[in-house]
Amino acid sequence: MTIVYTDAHLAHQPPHEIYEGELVAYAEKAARAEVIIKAIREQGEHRIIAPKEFPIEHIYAVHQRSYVDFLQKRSEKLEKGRVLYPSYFISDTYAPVTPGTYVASCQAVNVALTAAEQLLTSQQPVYALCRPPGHHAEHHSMGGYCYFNNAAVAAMYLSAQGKVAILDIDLHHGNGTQHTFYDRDDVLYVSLHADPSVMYPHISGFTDEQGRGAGLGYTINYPMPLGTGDKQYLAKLHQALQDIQHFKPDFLVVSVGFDTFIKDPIGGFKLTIPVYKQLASHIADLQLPTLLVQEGGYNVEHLGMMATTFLSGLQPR
Ligand code: OKP
Ligand code: ZN
Repeated sequence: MTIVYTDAHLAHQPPHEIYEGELVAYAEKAARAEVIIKAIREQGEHRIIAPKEFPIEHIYAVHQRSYVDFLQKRSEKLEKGRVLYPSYFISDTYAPVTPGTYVASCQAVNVALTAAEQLLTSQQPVYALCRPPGHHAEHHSMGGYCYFNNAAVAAMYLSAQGKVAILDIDLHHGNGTQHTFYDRDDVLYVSLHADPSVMYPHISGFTDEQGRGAGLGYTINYPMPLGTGDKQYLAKLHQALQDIQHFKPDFLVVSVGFDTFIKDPIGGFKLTIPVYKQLASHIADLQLPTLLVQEGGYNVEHLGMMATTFLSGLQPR
């Protein structure tokens, strides 16, 4: 399989986030992507390529220009070692800005777009190992460790070529992605996530959010209780995959999170490692051109194993 990766994310390493007014250690560590790429290299079965540069217009197709400019200027103006918690263009206290944040975020988008472009020619699944993640980034705000919405930018790009289904299997609801396509009937957003009444992002991901106007019926949310295990998760995934099949997309974009793992430090579900292969093979059974975009997953000790287990389920059987 083709994997797109760059170590440009190392420029973005906030030391902390703010939880209820207190500085706490930043969960979205650079080591997350490093252990995943290391495990993939050790597996030895994959072709790892670097991202190419895409025009900034692809980011403007999802994000407001003034927000993009703000992130660029404020990142570049920061002195080495400084961290900014902006007072605007931000939806919570989980997206600090460092000097390297803008560059790293642009490169994460380039990773997703490079993978999307590969998909147009190869038809084989392509994995975009993005960091920072993206699905909480909104039209004009960063939040929840996300700055630019990698999956949404890639889906926007692919939607010029056909209908796109987005399946979001991160633990958290992808509010930014949902809102990007909320009015559209040619991009389906389906998300499996922890009940937002007890889990971040708290304000979206409820079942009554179903799209608007022409987009009504093209957003589907499956919130699940804390403590959800393999069996219940697979049952909901089955429903979500039926929704996708019914939509008859030309492309599938999967926002992949490994924070559903039983030992995730900020999670609340109880998925075990072997189930990630099953998730992937059910996804592969759709037989769609599939772009996998990395979102969350915070157990650095087990992330490499989760990622390689997941990828092994995508191989043709
Ligand atoms: C990003 B992604 C810890 C709260 C952490 C931020 C969660 C962002 C998740 N006390 N809140 O969807 O994995
Ligand atoms: Zn998450």
